[in-house]
Amino acid sequence: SGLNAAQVSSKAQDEYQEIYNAIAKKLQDEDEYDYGSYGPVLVRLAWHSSGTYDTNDKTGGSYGGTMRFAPESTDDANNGLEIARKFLDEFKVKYDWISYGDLWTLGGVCAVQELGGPKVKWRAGRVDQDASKCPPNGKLPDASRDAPYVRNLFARMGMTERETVALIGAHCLGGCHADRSGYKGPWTFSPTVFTNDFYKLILEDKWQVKKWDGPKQYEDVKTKSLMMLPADIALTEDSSFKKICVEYANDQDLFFKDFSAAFQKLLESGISYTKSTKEFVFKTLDEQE
Ligand code: DDH
Repeated sequence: SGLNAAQVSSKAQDEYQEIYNAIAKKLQDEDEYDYGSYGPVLVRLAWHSSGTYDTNDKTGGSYGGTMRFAPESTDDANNGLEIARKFLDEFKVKYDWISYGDLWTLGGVCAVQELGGPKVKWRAGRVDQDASKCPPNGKLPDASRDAPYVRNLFARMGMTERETVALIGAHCLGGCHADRSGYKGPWTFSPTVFTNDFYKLILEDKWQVKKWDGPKQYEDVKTKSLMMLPADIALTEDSSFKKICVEYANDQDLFFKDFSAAFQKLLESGISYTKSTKEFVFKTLDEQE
């Protein structure tokens, strides 16, 4: 069951690779934004457009591209994502046959790969839906919460404990913006490079509650320049979550492999594909030189 992917047999892998390349090129060209890349906010758009999925009633997910509409676009959790949607809009104009759901998830895959992350298999076929298909607000995680909350929330999306820990490793990228979430700062020293540094830093550095007038967040004791959310630190306060963090801190290849599979699953949540729907693996710009 689930929403059926449209048959898009008329579009071949190279037509999606062309869009991938256009997004990747724009990521390279517009390097003045934030930490030097729109990549992290594109990853967050792909995630937030998918992470509303609810296994109980099969609502939400990336299929309908419904974040164009309120109440999804005005959910506090999605503050700042209009920047990512705007970044991608020109490709919706130029390649008007692609749906928003396909474009936003392709943008996330492109950003992960171009920032040095693993290859992520991707399938087309999402179909734009109207505002009536918006998921209700409040489906995306609250950063102030603890490990049981994180476990339950990702289970609602259909994710295992291992997939949950792997997905949160995306916090190797980007950072928090006071005017979007209230939180502030990057998680790593290289927020535009996809690495397993999130796990290394959370386990190996010492973290303390930051003294400031914003919401409760952690800072690294040594440099006070990095941050962790309470929901990040939660992964080290729970023994089974922590064990998986240790595995990923010690083995970047394992993290890449698990992240890739979990990210594909996330982006396809709630979508049914026929066996004939092809999985595409896109080449990075570097590989095409
Ligand atoms: Fe996240 N995330 N995220 N996150 N996220 C934020 C930024 C980014 C939580 C809260 C926040 C995932 C899981 C969680 C990315 C990817 C992913 C911000 C800051 C908050 C707050 C927003 C802002 O102020 O700009 C919480 C809570 C969770 C949780 O799991 C409990 C997952 C699963 C992913 C993923 O991609 C698979 C990325 C990338 C960013 C950086 C965005 C940017 O603009 O930079």
